[in-house]
Amino acid sequence: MQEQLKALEDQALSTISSAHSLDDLERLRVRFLGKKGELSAILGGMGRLSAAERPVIGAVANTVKAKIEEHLQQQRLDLEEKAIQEQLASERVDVTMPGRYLPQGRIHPLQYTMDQITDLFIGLGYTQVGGPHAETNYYNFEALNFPPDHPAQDMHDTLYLEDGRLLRTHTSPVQIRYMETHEPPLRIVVPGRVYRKDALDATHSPVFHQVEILVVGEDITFGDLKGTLSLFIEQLLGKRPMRFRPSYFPFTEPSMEVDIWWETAVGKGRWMEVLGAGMVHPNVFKSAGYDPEKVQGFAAGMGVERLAMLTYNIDDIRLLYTSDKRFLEQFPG
Ligand code: 2NL
Repeated sequence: MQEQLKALEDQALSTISSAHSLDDLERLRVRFLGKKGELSAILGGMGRLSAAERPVIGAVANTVKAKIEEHLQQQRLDLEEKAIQEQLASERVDVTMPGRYLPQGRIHPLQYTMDQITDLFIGLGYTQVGGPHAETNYYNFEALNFPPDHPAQDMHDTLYLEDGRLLRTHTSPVQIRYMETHEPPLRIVVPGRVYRKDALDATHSPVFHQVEILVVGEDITFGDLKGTLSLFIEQLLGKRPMRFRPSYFPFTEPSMEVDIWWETAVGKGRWMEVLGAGMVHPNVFKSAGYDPEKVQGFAAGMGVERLAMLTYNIDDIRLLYTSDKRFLEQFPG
């Protein structure tokens, strides 16, 4: 019986040493030490032993049981340690690995230019204002001192809706509405989308963008206008040769246009018109409910597409509307 126990011990120790998992180990514990296990089976024969042999075999059996238990415990600790090491190895994160590429959106160059212009005026204390795109003839033309037969009102130049309204051809109606509901002094900047009945080609689009400014108060002068525009152009495009040229708009008197020198090649270039401006016409103030004897004001309007094309050297306006990612990815924003 002693030999049986010894054989059991040898077999148990070697089998336990080769166990690969905690589950294996539990099965081995049941097999060797369980109630119906191999040790119990051997000890079942104790009844046949003499009274002298019994304590001897009992002591041997206890030693064998203790050794197997100790070995099981040691193997359990080894397997647990191994499992932790494997987990650590498999979950290790390489923090130096480059991140996964995530496509990023950005502001469209047109919107970016419009935001820059608007932000510049907000920085000068102007308030940003918006208004409806579908307008009445009154707000788009009459209130702005267009005579009833002015060619701009022609069906060929303006997009009319079936209900008699029209798509605004400039953002000026927003300013008329603002003056109707606010008392001077005021400084506003109005960025927005405007519409003309033009076919799309390299330089025209039926939908384009404008930013207009309007300043009204007492003692506002043409000098204030020139100073404001010089500062604005320098901030937006940098120091550039510029000139003020007399012009005509129904809604301003006097009126002018601002050209900047566009260098196309070294020593070569031409003057480019970038904006129109002037002192608000007395009739416009009257329409808005202001007394032109008491207040003066200046206004200016600029085309955003034109300024964006100038800033980024874009030669075809259609590039700004086709949403080609290869084109758009070249710009800041
Ligand atoms: C241009 C010219 C201009 C204005 C817009 C304006 C608005 C009111 C009263 C008077 Cl409510 N004027 N706006 C004035 C002068 C020129 O735009 O060629 N823009 C692209």
